Amino acid sequence: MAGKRIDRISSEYKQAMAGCLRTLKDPRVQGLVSITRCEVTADLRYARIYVSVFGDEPAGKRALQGLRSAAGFLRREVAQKVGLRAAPEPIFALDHSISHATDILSILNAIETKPIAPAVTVRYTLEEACALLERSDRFLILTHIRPDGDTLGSASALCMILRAIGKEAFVLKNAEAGEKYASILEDLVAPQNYAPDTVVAVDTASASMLPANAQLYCNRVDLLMDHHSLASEYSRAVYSEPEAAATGEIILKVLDYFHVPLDRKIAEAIYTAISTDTGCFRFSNTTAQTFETARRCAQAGADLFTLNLKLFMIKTRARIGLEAQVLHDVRFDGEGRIASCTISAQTMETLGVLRDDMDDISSIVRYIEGVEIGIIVTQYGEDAKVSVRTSRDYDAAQLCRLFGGGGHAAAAGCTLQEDIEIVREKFVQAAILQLK
Ligand SMILES: [Mn+2]
Repeated sequence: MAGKRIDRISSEYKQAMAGCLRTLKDPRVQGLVSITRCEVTADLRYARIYVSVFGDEPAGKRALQGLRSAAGFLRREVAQKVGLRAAPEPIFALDHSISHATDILSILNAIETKPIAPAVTVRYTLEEACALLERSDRFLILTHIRPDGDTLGSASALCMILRAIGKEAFVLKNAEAGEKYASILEDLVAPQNYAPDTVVAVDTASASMLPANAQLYCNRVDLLMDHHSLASEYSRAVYSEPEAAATGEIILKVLDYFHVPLDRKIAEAIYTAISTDTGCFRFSNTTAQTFETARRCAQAGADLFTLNLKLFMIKTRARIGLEAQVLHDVRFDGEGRIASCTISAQTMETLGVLRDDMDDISSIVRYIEGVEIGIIVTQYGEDAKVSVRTSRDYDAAQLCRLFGGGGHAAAAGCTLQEDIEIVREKFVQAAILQLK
């Protein structure tokens, strides 16, 4: 029966909205827009409104902009007409985007009452994501486990942007955040018992990547902003740009959407995000867009040299000791095309190696001349954690999948419960079989 009720509300909402649209004076909308469908979610939080626009594609875009800028006003008007205490938030979309709309009703209806774990995530456009940010007031931003510069820098920048447009916003404390990121999180960490109305995760592709203290929010993440292509189903909505080198690039677009000036602090957070995810602009994900983002950070006064020193050049003595050990122990197979090394728990303890010191250690063996496949096996208690880096001619993920792992073509990993020397042997043998 719940479905019938929703159908009725959807139809009433549609009618009320159509009436309200007629009163809009915006020339981008006036007389050009008709509603083709309206779908209200089962929890009554959102109403997806499909419109057809008279005119060409630019006219359609302008009309959408007009509708979205009037969303707050329309929502209040519709609430009065329909007699609901709080009418669902209108989310406008052009009706020609059929692929975007496929099964949207079943997706939205799968969303239950709070806490909400959507069966399927709704994909937002950047404008829809920003509209959600615009409509809420108290934000909590989540980062991922083993936090890197992208998740922390993006969270920091987004938090400052939201504050700049008058919102209350905090970043949830991440206990694993390294010392070198402390300054970008200054004054942004949420106090105990902070009660947000909207939860946003950044750079966090799956719920399993949420740290322990963020798990309690995992069924109520409203929006995920990310650049990983495997979008996750834990968030109600996702805005993802797989072609972006880092989530930080997307956050700059959010800043532009709200016309927030790029100040030095935000610029340093965004630079931290994009530089770390691109290995200081060396990895293959680096694009003109990445440099354009960096250019704007530089122009805004970000102290790039100090950041580069801190993020890429200064190494702890433990890290230098570890690199020395790895280079001393490295073993070559397959006529020098495979380089591998094991790191025991004992070695790490002796050297005083912390988690941050392990960052990208596998690239040390991968970037030896002639090496196509670099393999590092590290012992963590009972676990042997394998990290594989490959040249463009080899697929690291394919190799790791043989052992139940996964990742990207150039960088992948997996974890086995075996002795690190045995694991290394298995991987080297598998890698030899793949040599061309
Ligand atoms: Mn990232």
